[in-house]
Amino acid sequence: MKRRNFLQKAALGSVGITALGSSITATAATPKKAKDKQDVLASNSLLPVVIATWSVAQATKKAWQSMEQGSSALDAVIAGCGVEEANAQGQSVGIGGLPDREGRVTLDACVMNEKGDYGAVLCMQNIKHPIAVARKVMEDTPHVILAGVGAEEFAVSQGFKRENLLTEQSKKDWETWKKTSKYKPIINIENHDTIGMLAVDKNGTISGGCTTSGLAYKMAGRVGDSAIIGSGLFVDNEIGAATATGLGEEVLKTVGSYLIVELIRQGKSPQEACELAIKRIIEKTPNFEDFQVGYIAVNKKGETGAYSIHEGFTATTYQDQKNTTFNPNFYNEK
Ligand code: SD4
Repeated sequence: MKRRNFLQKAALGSVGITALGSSITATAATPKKAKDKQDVLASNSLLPVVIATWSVAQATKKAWQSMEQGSSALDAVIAGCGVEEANAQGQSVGIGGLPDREGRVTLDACVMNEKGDYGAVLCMQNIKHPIAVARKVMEDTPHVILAGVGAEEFAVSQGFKRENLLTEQSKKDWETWKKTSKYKPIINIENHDTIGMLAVDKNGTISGGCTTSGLAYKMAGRVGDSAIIGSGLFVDNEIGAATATGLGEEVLKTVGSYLIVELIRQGKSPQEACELAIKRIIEKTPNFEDFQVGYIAVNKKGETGAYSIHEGFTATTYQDQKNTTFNPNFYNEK
């Protein structure tokens, strides 16, 4: 399935909840009490781990290798996401990202570290690596979010280079879209995908990042979930982390990533928590057949989870020295 068609409505049949538990995921409950944590880490063979949305084996490998070389989980996430941001062929993040309906590539990204610090840029143009700028916002400003021209100017002041992010291919696709779209942002037909990445180092320290060009052909100024704390990403180093891809409006309304981390806090496995967060969207949204959302999560032990509304979502883990791209279970069985 082409990644940019992720949100495209599938031909859907009867609705039913698929079996709980993904084929790749351990489902032991997360200990809730802090005093259990040392035991958990002592017996842990799942760390370090990287999990990312989509088939991004180069990105997860880069992140995992950077932790192997002694980098922090935050450094790893920024290095990993940076691989996709620099990939001009990928039409989902960074350079090559599909533009808004005016033809402008606008990027959203955020990071969260183990201290609960957060930084984000929204709707930023002309800078290829928004995730690295988000980190700078977190570390070098008194703020947590910079948007638009201010974000771009800040990036330039920090040494980031301005460049044209609209590739020939993305420009061509946008021009084709304009001919048929009646210039309306059609929510679930023409979209593409976001890289959310979570890393846990060998000591159980967790960080995460999320980077996107947002929905293709969105209205100018539209911001989705990806760079918004609690929606596109949430990290609590005591508990775990989660990140999202899909129709940001629905993730925002249910504060999906925060919900998942809180469910893990209550004793759910990352897999169960992702499934419950998808179920929350389904319960609240009668037209859930018309859009897609996918979540991934990890806990302190390195157990992972992934789930989506419809078929077509993929995720990649780097764990135990190997990259695995897989199709998570999903809610809406055809
Ligand atoms: C957004 N969540 O801007 C992003 C888009 C996405 O797969 O993830 N698409 O709403």
